[in-house]
Amino acid sequence: MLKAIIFDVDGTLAETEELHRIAFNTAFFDKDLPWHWDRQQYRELLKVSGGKERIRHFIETEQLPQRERTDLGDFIARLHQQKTSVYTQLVIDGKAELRPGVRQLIDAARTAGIRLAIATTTSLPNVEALLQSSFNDAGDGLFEVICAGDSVPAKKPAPDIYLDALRQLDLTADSCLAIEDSRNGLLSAVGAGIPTVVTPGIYTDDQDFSEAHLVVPDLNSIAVDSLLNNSGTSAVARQLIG
Ligand code: XBP
Ligand code: MG
Repeated sequence: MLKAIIFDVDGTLAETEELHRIAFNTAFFDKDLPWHWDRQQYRELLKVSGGKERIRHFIETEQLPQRERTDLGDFIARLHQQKTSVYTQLVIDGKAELRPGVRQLIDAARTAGIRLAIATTTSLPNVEALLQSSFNDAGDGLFEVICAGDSVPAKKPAPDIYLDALRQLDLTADSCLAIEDSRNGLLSAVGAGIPTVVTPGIYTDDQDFSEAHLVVPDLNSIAVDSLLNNSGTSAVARQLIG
């Protein structure tokens, strides 16, 4: 029986990567850095999971002078903190919207007694801001397990964050379903053995999702009841694939 759905956040619960890009560029401006990530560049940079890792990758691959700093780790951490405070304010100001079908699936899962969890690369304050703004206060109790950001040694596509969610849920992978938007996220979830549905986002629509059990434009495209009322993952997979 399907016992839990584990949601990714950015690009899955909500289309947030444009807000992240704005927050990065605002933090660069605030810190007097002559950097600006346009959409095309950010599409490429998004292949690196994690905001701090993404900044480091940018500095090193662009051969920027900052790469010589002996305190590069601290420099990146401070810059990322600034970005996170800009981002969380944008979310709290209501700039992030749940993707189509997300709220309906969450409501239907709760009615069916299916547990909910989050497995995300993004920083925990970003998740909390989104749950607060999208689910009012109920957000805090809605997801029984929230695994985010630096809580695991290796970020997506490594399976760590999903393995941690399974551990905290005390469930086996075949009784869960993961919902993702990116190849990194898909590889992370299937790496943990979890059947995965992909709803590509604006920055990931050109990626390879061949390992997915199903790829749909958004969660409105799935008959939610069929998703929730299947026993066993193979049945869910069969149902999803049709
Ligand atoms: C997406 C990510 C995150 C965000 C930025 O996370 O890779 O790094 O782009 O957030 P997911 P941070 O799709 O797993 O939710 O700057 O806090 O990392
Ligand atoms: Mg994502």
